[in-house]
Amino acid sequence: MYQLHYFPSNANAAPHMVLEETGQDYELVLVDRAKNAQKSKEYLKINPNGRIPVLVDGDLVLFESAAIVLHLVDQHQEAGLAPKVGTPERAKFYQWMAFLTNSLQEELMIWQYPERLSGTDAAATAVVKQGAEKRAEAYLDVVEQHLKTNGPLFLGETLSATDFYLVMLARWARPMTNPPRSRPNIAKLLDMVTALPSVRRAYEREGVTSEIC
Ligand SMILES: N[C@@H](CCC(=O)N[C@@H](CS)C(=O)NCC(=O)O)C(=O)O
Repeated sequence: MYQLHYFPSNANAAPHMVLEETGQDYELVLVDRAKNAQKSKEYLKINPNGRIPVLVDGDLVLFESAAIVLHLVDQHQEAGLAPKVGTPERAKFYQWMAFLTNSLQEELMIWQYPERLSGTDAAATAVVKQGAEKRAEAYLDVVEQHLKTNGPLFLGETLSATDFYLVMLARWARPMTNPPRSRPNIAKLLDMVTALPSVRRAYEREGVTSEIC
């Protein structure tokens, strides 16, 4: 049985939605951020970065949310959450996954935690935060443009793991000046995906009962 180490609404959310959508048996293990448990000696043995999440799959221990999502998608190909390997559609799927995790997610992390770059200087923190928000917004505009011509989902009519990944990031980005939902095609995708029982179950099991994003 899979084991997902999580904290509510953290980077575990996308893997969690994939576990639910593919109908897996899994155990949730709370990593209590309130107690800094992600930096405990025990946890650092499974993720030396001290970050959440981690997936344990038998002898395999995986960190990085996107890697976990891709592993689950490969393990459960029958669920069809990614196009066939070697096709142009699969290449586009990789493009959007990498874009979400490497570009949008990173700017959102800087926007949420600007002081990690700026240190304690308040003026520098404001500049870093503002810059990250601007770049995150530009990335969201790219997604919006893509969905406008190719939507309603990342891969057209076909649900894929990228859609779950966007839901996870959109939840984090809700306090932005122009949140993801202010873009009509992103809003449509978010409505479609958050209506799925798998997505509702994943967030409920993490203790999230309010609107997802
Ligand atoms: N790139 C990593 C980022 C993981 C990450 O930064 N997780 C956050 C929660 S969303 C975390 O563990 N923060 C606690 C900390 O930095 O101490 C991933 O996608 O798995």
